[in-house]
Amino acid sequence: MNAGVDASYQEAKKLYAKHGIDVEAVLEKLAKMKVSMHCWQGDDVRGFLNRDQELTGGIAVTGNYPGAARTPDELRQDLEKAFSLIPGKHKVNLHAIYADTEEKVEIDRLEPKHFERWVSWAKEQGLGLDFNPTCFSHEKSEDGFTLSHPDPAIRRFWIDHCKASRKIGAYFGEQLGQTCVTNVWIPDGFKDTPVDRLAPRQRLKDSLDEVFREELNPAHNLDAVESKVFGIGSESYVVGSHEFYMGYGVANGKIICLDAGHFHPTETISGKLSSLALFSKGILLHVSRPVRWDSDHVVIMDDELLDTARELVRHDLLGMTHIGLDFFDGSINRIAAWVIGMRNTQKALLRAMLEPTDYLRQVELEGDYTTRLALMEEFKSYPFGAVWDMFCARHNVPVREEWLAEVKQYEQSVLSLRGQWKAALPS
Ligand code: RNT
Ligand code: ZN
Repeated sequence: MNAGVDASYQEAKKLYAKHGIDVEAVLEKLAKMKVSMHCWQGDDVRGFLNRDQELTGGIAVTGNYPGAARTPDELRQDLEKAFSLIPGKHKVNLHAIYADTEEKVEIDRLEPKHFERWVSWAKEQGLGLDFNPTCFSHEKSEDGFTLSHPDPAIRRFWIDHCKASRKIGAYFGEQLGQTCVTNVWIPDGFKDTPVDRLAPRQRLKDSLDEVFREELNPAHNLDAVESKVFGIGSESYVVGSHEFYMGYGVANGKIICLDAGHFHPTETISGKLSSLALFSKGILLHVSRPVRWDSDHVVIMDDELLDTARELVRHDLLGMTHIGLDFFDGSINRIAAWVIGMRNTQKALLRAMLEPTDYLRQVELEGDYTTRLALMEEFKSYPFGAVWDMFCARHNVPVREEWLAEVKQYEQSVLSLRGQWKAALPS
């Protein structure tokens, strides 16, 4: 153990102990927090099926940084590299288009066998898996509608895809002994002002009822639904809005997914958690960073990340909440993007756990808002960094920015040797 890390940690521990905070217990609690790392940051949401297909669905990746993974093996190699720089054991979040198979399979016919290699890799690495049907980047979603499509045949296709996806989720959960969260997000919506806002929502509701009809073992698979306020090309109306899925999720016992970028610019997901917690079966977070719009920037230690972590910790919501990341930045090293987002998410949870919550709650109840404000502000500069460094050291991952040198080295020895993405396409 680095002597400097230990000395700072011992000092920090004493400071927190004065406020009744047991830092050792906090580190144990943090070690149990799994974050689901989204595979799609590794290749700009391209996936391995339908390789000629452009990214659609009203989401966009910008940047052309070299070294994106082109094959499942390259993506797994990159994920392994990232996990070697992130403390703790986590999960990987897969999308249906990341199936690892030589078979030409249409997405409504996907089966667990198309993901066998992912499962054996996850077993070997001690990772859990989460899943998502891919209701975009497909010719059948080109006019902007999937589960709410007016054409019953197209609706059927997407219903079958979502049903197939739940089965794959259940297979992950059963094989890995860790519940898989299968999250349904669809891009459906109108660019311009619609006449009928109701009918598409009615169709979406009916489609979801059909998708979820079959009961699956909740120990293996849990269903989540993700809302959105707008997308590129669906600026005026999105079928699966927040109100829609709040209603659907609460009425049907589904997990409600809140993506940090899916609300109006001044609306925060942190502010919603305490209400959602009272009514929903569970919460899924897509930790992301909207910059002026749903831009999916890499997660940084900003006020909203910290507020989200505080809400989860203060109200003891960690048990009902599944935390996943959702961003895609093609303008920087993609492994660094993962590491920065993951480490920040964990660090925010740690900071929240290192606050004197019980005492703050008590002074608030007593009406002593002066103490509340004074302490909340002072704690912002308490030495959480020393505790974080110890957490990294104990988990045998680089302390502070030491991880960056490893990413640079990997970039030189692995990523820079990769050709452009198209070059890996089978001819
Ligand atoms: C899109 C949603 C969705 C996607 C991923 C790729 O706005 O946030 O979660 O980002 O499924
Ligand atoms: Zn999302």
